[in-house]
Amino acid sequence: MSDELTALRDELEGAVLAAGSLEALEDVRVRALGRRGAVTELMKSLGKVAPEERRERGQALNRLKQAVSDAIDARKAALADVELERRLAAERIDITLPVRPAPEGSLHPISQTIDEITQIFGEMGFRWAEGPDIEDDWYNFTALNIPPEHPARQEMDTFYLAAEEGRARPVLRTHTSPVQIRTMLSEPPPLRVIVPGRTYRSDHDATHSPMFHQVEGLAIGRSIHMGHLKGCLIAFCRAFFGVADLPVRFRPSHFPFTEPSAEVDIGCTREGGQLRIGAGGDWLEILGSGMVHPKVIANCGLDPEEWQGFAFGMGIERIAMLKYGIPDLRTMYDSDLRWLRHYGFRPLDIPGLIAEAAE
Ligand code: 2NL
Repeated sequence: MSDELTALRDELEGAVLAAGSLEALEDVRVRALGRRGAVTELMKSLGKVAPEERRERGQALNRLKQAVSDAIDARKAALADVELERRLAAERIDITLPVRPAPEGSLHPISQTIDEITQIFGEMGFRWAEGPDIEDDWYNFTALNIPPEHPARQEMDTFYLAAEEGRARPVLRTHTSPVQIRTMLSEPPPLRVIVPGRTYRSDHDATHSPMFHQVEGLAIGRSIHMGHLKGCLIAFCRAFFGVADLPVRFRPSHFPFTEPSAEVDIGCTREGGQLRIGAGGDWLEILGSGMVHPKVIANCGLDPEEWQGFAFGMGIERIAMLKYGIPDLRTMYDSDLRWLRHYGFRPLDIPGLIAEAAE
């Protein structure tokens, strides 16, 4: 190749390498290989070259054209790589970032405790049931074998509402039992329900609130006996408090709606004024229970010779305070966000039977 063509090739290859973008590279291509490009013009002037030099000159020009064309292709590929790298860097997504900010809200210990209790009984086949806060006297008292002269019926304890013309005087339910009465009346046995809800009693001091929460449970079948009651409640206590060998004691008691009746205590120690749940010399009452009274079964239209079962009830505030070390009942209803941040729970953080028993 002549010095002139070598110089042109070096110049064009230099321009190709210097092109910083696809547009700049296209300019170089047009300048070299376009219709009026430097290499094209030299090709066109081949006819003016002396015949004996024409063949060699033609081959040299072809090599020049090929060299420039190859350099352009190589540069194009390099620029495409750079462009891809730039886009990948610019459009990078950090998949380790949280999808959405952590929620600021938290669950009230009463809601959390209800979730835990219903989860544990849910795993034992109990279904969630609810009913009205404003009840008729019959569902709240009469059906439960609570006689008219019973102290629980007195104005002192119960919130009565104004009666409507010709209708029974409504009450704010004093326990969640009327929901179980409604369940027995509306669906055929066998059945198992767990009933959390608000309850009301005319009582207000350091350890009583006029509105409080209960969870009651009811299991009705043809051959349910006291052994089932004991097995279920022992499993519940151990799962709820997360102590696999928690001592549980059944102590004879009395309720109008169960016979026999038993209060349920769990083992604890009270050394140095500090309450600890688990094996120890002391006992702590946490539940009331019993076999459903035959009169209650009959009041719900079932034959007590055929159907029997057990029932139990507990106060949520009390067992939430015990489990979570909340010292003062009244703070539960203050709606103080600082208190809730301290005692509140993350949603869906609910231990069940299996998780707790493994501890
Ligand atoms: C307690 C004791 C209890 C029940 C509630 C019940 C419900 C029906 C029939 C029979 Cl429909 N019994 N409920 C039974 C025994 C005890 O609660 O200390 N509650 C805070």
